[in-house]
Amino acid sequence: MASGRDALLEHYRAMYLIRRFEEEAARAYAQGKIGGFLHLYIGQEAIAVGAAAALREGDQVFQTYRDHGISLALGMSAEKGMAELMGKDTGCSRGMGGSMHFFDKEHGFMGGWGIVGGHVAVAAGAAFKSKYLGDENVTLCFFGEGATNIGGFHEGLSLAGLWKLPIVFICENNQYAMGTPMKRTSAISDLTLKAQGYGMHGDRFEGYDVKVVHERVKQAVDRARKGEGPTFIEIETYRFRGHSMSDPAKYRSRAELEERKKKDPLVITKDQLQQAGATIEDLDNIEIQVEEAVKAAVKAADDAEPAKESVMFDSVMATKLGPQNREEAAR
Ligand SMILES: Cc1ncc(C[n+]2csc(CCOP(=O)(O)OP(=O)(O)O)c2C)c(N)n1
Repeated sequence: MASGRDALLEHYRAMYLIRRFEEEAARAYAQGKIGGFLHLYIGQEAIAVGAAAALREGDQVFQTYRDHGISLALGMSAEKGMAELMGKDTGCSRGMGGSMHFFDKEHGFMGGWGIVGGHVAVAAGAAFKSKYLGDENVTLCFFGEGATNIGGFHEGLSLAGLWKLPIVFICENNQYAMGTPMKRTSAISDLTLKAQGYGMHGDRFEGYDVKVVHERVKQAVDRARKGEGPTFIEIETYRFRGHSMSDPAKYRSRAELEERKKKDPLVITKDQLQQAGATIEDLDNIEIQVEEAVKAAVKAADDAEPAKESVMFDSVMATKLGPQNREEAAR
């Protein structure tokens, strides 16, 4: 694996890819090419990229509906992601999931999940599998601060703590659950205290510097891999866009947003790279390559076949249903 400046350049590439992928997704949404919801991750990129870099093959990752960033950080192609957003057969979930339900088993991505906190216990189950089989894989489970008030979150953490499961819970505290600030939903502001009650190690830091995210998540992942149990990590972050494309974000001031943009993780990484001796040309090359990849992804998604009804009927777990025997099943 690359180290030092080369590793940071690769982190920058991954963060820039997420940013540009989502900007183009927003454009495609406005053009009516994407249906349903679209929750953007812009502003939070350092967390997905830093955390993904702490994993190895075989590890598994669960995320909420805000799932494009981590999918790309884990190595999914922009083409598969963009096609999924547009409901195409070439998408990572064959156009059946859309924005909220990316899935990419090849890269360990076990799904974007739509029910707030609903995936926490599922992720604990995946970690239980690793413990049971002794495969030394680690599960990462991401969610927002709003999810820490939900029953499923507490059930998942309770068993993970009790059974010392190899899992790292990452709370991306972006300050708002839809339009509700955390002080209106949580009696405490240090969310690691919630995990303490489940006998879990806690960590808490800002998520604007990708190197810091990488180091701290790696510590927790290594501990889990060694059988030393789960960790709950609260990472402070901020989303630059509304909760979803339909949210104009009127619950926060322009001044607040501008202040937070001073901690844009891409700008921070770019500064670090220049201080480490990277040239403007190095950075330009990365940006040009990413631009081309995203442009190609949009074109490929535009041209791809729409999702197929036959796949929908073949991919449910119940008795195999197809258009040909639907009538029979209905009887
Ligand atoms: C059980 C449940 N309740 C309500 C919703 C509607 N909902 C979708 S996202 C969201 C806010 C979640 O905020 P947070 O957990 O902080 O994550 P963020 O969106 O900020 O990443 C809500 C209430 C839902 N999807 N599931």
